[in-house]
Amino acid sequence: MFLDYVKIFIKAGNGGDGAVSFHREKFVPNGGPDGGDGGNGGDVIFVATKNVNTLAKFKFQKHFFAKDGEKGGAKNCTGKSAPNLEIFVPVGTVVRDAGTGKVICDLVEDGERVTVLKGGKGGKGNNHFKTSKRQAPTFAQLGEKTQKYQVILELKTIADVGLVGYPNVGKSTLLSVLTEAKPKIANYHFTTLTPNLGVVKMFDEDFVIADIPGLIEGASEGAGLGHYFLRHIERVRLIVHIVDISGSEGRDPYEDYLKINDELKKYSERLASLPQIVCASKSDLLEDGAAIEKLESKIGQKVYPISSITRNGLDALLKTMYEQLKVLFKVGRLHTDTVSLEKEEDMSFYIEKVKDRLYSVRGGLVEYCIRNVTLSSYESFAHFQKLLKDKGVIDELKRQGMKEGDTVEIGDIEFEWVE
Ligand SMILES: Nc1nc2c(ncn2[C@@H]2O[C@H](COP(=O)(O)OP(=O)(O)OP(=O)(O)O)[C@@H](O)[C@H]2O)c(=O)[nH]1
Ligand SMILES: [Mg+2]
Repeated sequence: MFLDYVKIFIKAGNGGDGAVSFHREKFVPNGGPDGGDGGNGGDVIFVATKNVNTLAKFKFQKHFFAKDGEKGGAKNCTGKSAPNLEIFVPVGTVVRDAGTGKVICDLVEDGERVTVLKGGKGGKGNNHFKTSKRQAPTFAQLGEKTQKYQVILELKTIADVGLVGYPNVGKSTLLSVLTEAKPKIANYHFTTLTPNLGVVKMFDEDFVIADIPGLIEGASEGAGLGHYFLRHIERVRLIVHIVDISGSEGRDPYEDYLKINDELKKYSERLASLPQIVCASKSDLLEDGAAIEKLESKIGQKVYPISSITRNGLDALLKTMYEQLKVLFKVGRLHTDTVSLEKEEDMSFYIEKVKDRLYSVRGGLVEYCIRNVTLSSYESFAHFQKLLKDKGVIDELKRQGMKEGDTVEIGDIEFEWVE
């Protein structure tokens, strides 16, 4: 099964919670806090590999969640960090944010790795919260929680030359005579349903030819097989545009040529602006060269007559492909303006005076405070107040007129302000 477009869910592992624990030993009173830190959650990493050439394995598995870090333990034992989750994709895969469609990474080299999600950090154990005033902290930090994201994987095959043309003009036959590839060939439209690749070896060069399903007028509006498989020639450097010069199906070669170019343009300007070699197939069915000359004069460009049956013209075609490729740069990454899925921690806040003597703190900082403090005890509450002070919240509340005894709410927490 060939699959070149899927949506999957990914999530990095949560950080493990820090532990609350106290050292206990016979004859050693008040041994002090010894709660260890939580382990880090696993990252999500995409790895490009040339060992697979389709996204088929994602048809049934849609969820890729890295494991969570373990909780911290007593005796300063740090919880185990979770292993990273590696997701193997074919070389040429583009990863996008399903929400915005923006590109996160474009993996073009075998073995290339991109960490797309970082695992949550483990929480600090209570041993970190010991101060001269607070000898026995009864709270610890929670592990960082991570979010689930949906991403699109889109395979854009790596090839140097793309064969385009109407169905049945002989694209697959040409690939089969120029390379070792064995694509399906038959005398009907849309024989080819998925891209075929073949390698040409010439002198010191190897180059890859991609044969894709035939295009017809209106492909960009969904006619025929649509134009979606054009993604497989987005990375090519050179297009070989094949027209059936024999007019064996009653169409005019020049009209075909214009319509295909029009469809390429509707898919992408870049694709339409690539250099093209125009190739007249089935020339063995011609009686003379008049049709070739007519096409040449209409398009104002050299036309290469070929026959995959008699092998006429194949050497000249190969030679011009080779020469043109020599001076055309390889297309590597199509997308360089990539975005990151994860946002920086939002530490902003604002204060709203709900009514007289009641203030509410809102914004990203609130989330942060809740995650970082377990309000289980007086001590952790003191820690919480210190956090508010450090982040400038208390100063801002005072500036807005907060006085002793006023109420402040932050998320679910409500407290009375005492100096
Ligand atoms: N006479 C002649 N027939 C050819 C030549 N090349 C291909 N054919 C025939 O044309 C028919 C279509 O060939 P394919 O290679 O399957 O055409 P295609 O362009 O790949 O078609 P789709 O995959 O449907 O888009 C087959 O019956 C081939 O034998 C040629 O040079 N001369
Ligand atoms: Mg074909």
